[in-house]
Parts: sequence; structure tokens; C-alpha cells
Amino acid sequence: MVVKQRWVKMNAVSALLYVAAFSMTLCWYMEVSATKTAPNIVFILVDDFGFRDVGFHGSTVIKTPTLDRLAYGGVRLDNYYVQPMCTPTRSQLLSGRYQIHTGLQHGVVRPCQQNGLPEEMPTLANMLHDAGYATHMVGKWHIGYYREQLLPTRRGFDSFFGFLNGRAEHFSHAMCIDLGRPLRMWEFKEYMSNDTDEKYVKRELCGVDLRSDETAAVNYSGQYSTHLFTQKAVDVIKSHARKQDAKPLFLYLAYQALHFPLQVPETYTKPYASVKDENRRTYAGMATCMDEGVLNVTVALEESGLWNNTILIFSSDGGGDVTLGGNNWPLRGWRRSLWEGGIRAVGFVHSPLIERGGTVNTGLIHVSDWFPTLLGLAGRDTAGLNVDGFDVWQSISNGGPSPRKELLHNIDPLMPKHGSRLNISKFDNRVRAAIRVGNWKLITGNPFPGGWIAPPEETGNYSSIPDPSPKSKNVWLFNIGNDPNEETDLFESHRDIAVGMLDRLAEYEVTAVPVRYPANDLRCDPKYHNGFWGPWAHMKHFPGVGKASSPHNTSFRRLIYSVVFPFLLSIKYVLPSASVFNP
Ligand SMILES: [Ca+2]
Repeated sequence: MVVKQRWVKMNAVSALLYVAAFSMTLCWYMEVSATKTAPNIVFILVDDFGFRDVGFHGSTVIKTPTLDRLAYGGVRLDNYYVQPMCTPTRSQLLSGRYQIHTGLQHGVVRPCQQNGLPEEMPTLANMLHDAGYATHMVGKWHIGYYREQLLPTRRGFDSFFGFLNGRAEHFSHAMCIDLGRPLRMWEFKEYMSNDTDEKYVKRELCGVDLRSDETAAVNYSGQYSTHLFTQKAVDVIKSHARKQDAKPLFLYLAYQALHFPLQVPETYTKPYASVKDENRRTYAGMATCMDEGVLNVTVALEESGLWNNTILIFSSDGGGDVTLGGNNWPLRGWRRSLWEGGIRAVGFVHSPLIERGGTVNTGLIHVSDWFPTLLGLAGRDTAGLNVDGFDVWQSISNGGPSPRKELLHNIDPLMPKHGSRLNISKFDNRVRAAIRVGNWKLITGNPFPGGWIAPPEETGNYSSIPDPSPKSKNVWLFNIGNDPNEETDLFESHRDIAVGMLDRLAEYEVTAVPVRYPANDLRCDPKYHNGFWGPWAHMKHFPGVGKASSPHNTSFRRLIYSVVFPFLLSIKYVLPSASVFNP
């Protein structure tokens, strides 16, 4: 009896142990097998690449054979949107959140601002890393670095090679900015005695912007950015393939091409000798060099045996700048604007894993959608993270409808209000904003210039059309489905729809966090950091100066610069512009 009881007891304990051990093994197996089968993800982001400037969008001059081949063999994203500028697109890609939910509603993170994607928001790299991915980044960061905690290697990337700001010289990797500063008292006297209009003094900050992980990268001067970043990406791929740990790879390759300054090795502009416009010619060379870089990355993936389990995504981060060689014909507007030319982007997905390759996807897809989409591929859901993106993989892979029916392009409370208020909604139509609901698009405030610029080499076929809107106009409504080029404003004829969309903007506005756009902090100056741009917030003092404080941060100086000087200057001429006194 005793023996039997004991046997039963032991049997129960053993059974529990067996169950526990089996469960742990099963969990481990499921985790390992999920990790093993999760696809490699290679995300290639290019900078300011015009909608027109790729072969599969009809470019007749710029040659992009690799992009065309990959796009035609994959899924072309034909209703794909990003943001009109660098930081906004990159912050949304890596966080899955609209700018109104990150505080980055206005402009870009400037080199000397204490600003960035908030640390408490996990990045796509953080999440993929937690899902078992090896995570590597090459190229342009531009979502903040004033604190070391904001560097790519502290935000989920196992490795980083690239630059932290929005641009650099493509060969030297140096970057200069002019912050300007108000006149000092003694300079003011000089100003009053001389007949000059100079009301501020040039204050140029220069440094190299290139890092390997967190260390300043030296000895790369002279290596062209696209070549350098391609080589580093190829190194990542080959190094990853050599490792036997079977982790899937996430590679984020953010080329500086085709961002200004317009520079490229001469060999790439030779095929474009017939292009008369010099900016356009150089830009075309940069595009072809970038196309070659993408080819070399795909070859490395194939040679490393990774290609068959890889999803490659290609995207521009905004429209082309027509003043800097780019073109978005036939779309209206360009880089930095809320017109389609600023935000409807070149994009495609190519992968042997796609069920319906060789197709065009017309579903509404936005850059914030990559966050939940790629995490879905990694076997993770983003419930509870308050992301604004949608998982669009089924639409991309199978051709089903996109789950996204609405898209907040932005609400920017810092952009000066434009025109007069209509009082037809709680939302102030003078505020710069844009929203898409189904095929309808509403724009308010000042969206920036909105002309249609023909490709310089095709002016014989097409003619540019200047922006027809009156300067004070501040509300437009378009049916993008029927009118993708924003030619017919339907605001007056469809006021009910416009008011509904203004009200929707008001609902979004309530959820916005305060916008951050701080003054410059001069501790950023590379002269304090061995000639490199990098984190500075750890500095308590300016070397040799004493307690760190921006010249504009004391209330007394603010009073002098903002009230006394403008008053005195107004005696001689007119009031100086705000930018002079708030550089
Ligand atoms: Ca850009």
C-alpha cells in the first residue's frame, strides 16, 4: 500500500516534470524553427529619388536596369507613400508611428538639436533583434544622435557603418553647416557705422560624419559614398553567411544617393553626356551608380546562399528635388511638399518568397506599414505598441486589398499658419496638414510649391506648368483615384467631404504629442569632438570656456537679441527677419 502510494506520488511528480520538460522543448523548438524559417530582410532606402527617375516609371534617359528587373519580377508598389523629407520618413519606417505620435512633426532633426526618435519607442531593429534576427545598418541614420543612447547600435542594430546627419560630401564625408549668429554689441556698432545689410555673422561648423559602430571612422576619405556603403553591405552579407548560428538577417541599407551635394565619379556621367542640364546629368550618374550598388548587393546575397530566403524592399524616402536634378513628372510638386510629387514614392518588393511576382500592387501602403509588416514576417505582432502602420504583407504577396484605408500625411503645428481661417471645422485650415481617406486627399495650410515640372531632357514632349493656386489659398481637395496629378481641386464642389476630412484631422490632432524642435546647442561643434559629428549631450562644459550654455539661452541675452537689437536695427532699416535672431 505504502509502496503503491509512493509509486503514484513519484509518478505524478515525474509526469509533471515530463510535461514541463516537453513544454520547454516544444517552446524551444518552435522558437528555433520560427527563427530558422523567418526570411532575411534587406531594406534599401534611397534619398530624394524622383518618382519619374526610374525606368519602370517611364524615365527615358536615366538608366536603372537592376531596379527595373527586380521591380518587374517582384511587386511594384503603385500606391505607395512616404514622407516628403528625410527624418520624417526614417522615423516612421523605424517606429511604425506617425510624426504626430513621436514629436517629430516639424522639419528634420538638425545637426545641433537635442532631438531624435524618443528612446522609449522600440525601433524595428530592436523588435527584429528580439525576434532572433542579426541586425545591421549601413548608411544614413538622421533620426537623432545628441545622446549616445540614440546611436543605431543602442537602438537595436548589432552593427552600424554610416553617418548620423542628413547629408555629407560624398567623397570626403565632411559636412559643414552655417548656424549664423546675431551681431555682438561691438559688431553692432560697426554695423551702424558701415553701410552694410549684414545683420548676422557666419558661424560655420564643420566635421566628418562617418562612424563604424560608435567609433569615428577614419581613412575613408576619397571613397565615394555609394561604393563605400555597397561594399560595407556586401561585407555584412558575406560575414553573416559565414556564421553558422542560423539567425535570419535584417540589413538596413540607407544610401545617401541621390541627396545633394550632387557628386559622382565621372565614369557614371559619361553615358549621360547628351543631358545638357548639369544637375540632371550628375543626378542621373548617381542613380546609375546606386542601381549598380543594388545589383552588387543582390549578387552578394545570391553568392552567399541567402537569396532564396530573402525579401528585398526598395524605397525612396521622398520625392525628387527638381532644383537638384530630380524629377517627379507627371506628379505635382516635389521634395518637401505635401503634393503627390513629395510623398508618392518609388517602391517595390522582390523576393522568391512572394506568391505573385511580376505584379503591380495598387493598395494604399505607407512607410509606417513596414514596421508591423516586417515584424509579422518575423513571427511577431505589434499589438499594444500603438503603431500607426498596418501589416500589408498579404496584400503584397497575394494581391489582396490593403488593410489601410486612411493615411495621415502629417499635421505640422510649427509651420507658420497660412491664409485665412474658414471656421467650417474644429481643425484650423491654416495649419499645414494633409490626409488621405480612400481616394480623397485633403491638403491644408502651406504645402509648398505645387507646379508640374517636366523632365529637363523631355521638354520637347512635355511642358512644365506653374502652380496655379492663388498665394493665400490654404485648402484643396482631390480625388487621387481619378486625378493622381492633382489637377482638379474639388473643395468648392465637395465641401461636405472636405469638412468631414477636416474633422478627421481634428480627431488626429487630439492624439498628437507636443512637437519638439529645440534651439541649436553649440556643444555639437565637431571641433570639440576630434573633428567628427557625434553625440555631445554628455559634455558638461565647453572645453576651456566654462559652464556650457548656448549664447542664446540666457534670458538677458534673449532680451537683447529679441527686443533691444531689433529695435535699434529698426532705426536704421527695417526689422530684421526672425531667422537672424533665432539661427
Ligand atoms: Ca530625403
